[in-house]
Amino acid sequence: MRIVRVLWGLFFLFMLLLNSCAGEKEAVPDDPYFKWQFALHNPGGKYSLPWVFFRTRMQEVALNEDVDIDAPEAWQLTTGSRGVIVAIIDDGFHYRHQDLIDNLWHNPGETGVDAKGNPRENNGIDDDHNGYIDDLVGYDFVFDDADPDPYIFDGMDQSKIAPYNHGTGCAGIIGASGDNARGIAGINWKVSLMYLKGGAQGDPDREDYASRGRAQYTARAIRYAADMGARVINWSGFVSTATPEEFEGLKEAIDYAAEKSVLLVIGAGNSALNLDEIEDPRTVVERFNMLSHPNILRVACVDLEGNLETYYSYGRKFGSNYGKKRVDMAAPGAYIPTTRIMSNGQDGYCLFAGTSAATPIVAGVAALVLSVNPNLTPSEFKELLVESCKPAESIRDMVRSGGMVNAYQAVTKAQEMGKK
Ligand SMILES: [Ca+2]
Ligand SMILES: [Ca+2]
Ligand SMILES: [Ca+2]
Ligand SMILES: [Ca+2]
Repeated sequence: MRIVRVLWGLFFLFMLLLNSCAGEKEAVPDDPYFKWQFALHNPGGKYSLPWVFFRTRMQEVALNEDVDIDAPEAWQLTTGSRGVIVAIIDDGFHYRHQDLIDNLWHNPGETGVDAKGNPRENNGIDDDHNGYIDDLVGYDFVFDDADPDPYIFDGMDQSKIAPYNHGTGCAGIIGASGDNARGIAGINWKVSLMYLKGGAQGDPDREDYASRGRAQYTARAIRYAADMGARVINWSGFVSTATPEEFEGLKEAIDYAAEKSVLLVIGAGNSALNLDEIEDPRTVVERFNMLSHPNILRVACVDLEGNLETYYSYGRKFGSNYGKKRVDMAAPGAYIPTTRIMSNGQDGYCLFAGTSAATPIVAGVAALVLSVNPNLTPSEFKELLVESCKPAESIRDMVRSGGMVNAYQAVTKAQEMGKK
């Protein structure tokens, strides 16, 4: 009997050891949709994506193993920190989504109660004297109020306002609560997300579909983020109309953010163009795509097989922009499960794609890096993200790094630099 007990004891010890070794390799969250977050962990093969993402039919996806950012490996080292503030500039947000609410940034100067005992968050007073009244979670620069809500003019009828998903999609990728047994896992399980509404597709003074005023609103949002302690800004957008003065104002705001050590992660755009070929910009979009401030990191998009994303619509070629000089790196941006608002205002999930989805993947990795090493200078920070990319033959000559952002290598490198 004694020998049996000893053998059992040895067996349990062995299993314990095996488990702890496995645990050192990767951390897997309990969020039910994590198994479809292939950009974070790509097992290869063919998968059917289910109805939860509101497709009319099952979606077949082909994958190449390891076309991902190695998130489970990185999560073994860090799952993020509430101390890291990421600002998202977009066209409004459903920030009360149950998978986002725990990672909502709160402006400390607009919390608690004022001298009269009224809550600072809705007393109608700019308690922290930053120029914005009751800005608890960020700001709506389009409608000039403290609620960066997800409602925009729907682009068809100026009087009609519809919920819009783009910003909520970016937020989920960067920082949906991880390991909370709900929905998806953000790249950061814990983080503080600041919400800045810089456009509303068809705001009242628009001339065409693209918002006028976007350059101005975004410039103010960038300054707000820099003043309020964000170290990373995700801007999966662009400007297509701006006066020369407005465009200059945008550039000055980006320089201001650089002085405050803020990295601006922006999308390369989805016109299937080589941005390096722009020499003499004629349009505002071209000028935008030429911006080359040291604190701008421009992101291209690859599909889950590792190729630059391309697709055809009405016989026209679309897909990720690229450029060995002007685009810093790629990230997976196809079939990305993320948070959304339903048309009735309820929480939901959907699939997101394009450089708009690849951009928050890089911003999310940048935030993970800061959680282990907050002392990096902006140039160290950006170069670390470039140097820690995983090389990929398919995009070697299309982006500066020659590869895809990699969370595990970036975090490891940031930790090593922190020890020096
Ligand atoms: Ca304020
Ligand atoms: Ca107030
Ligand atoms: Ca609003
Ligand atoms: Ca979750």
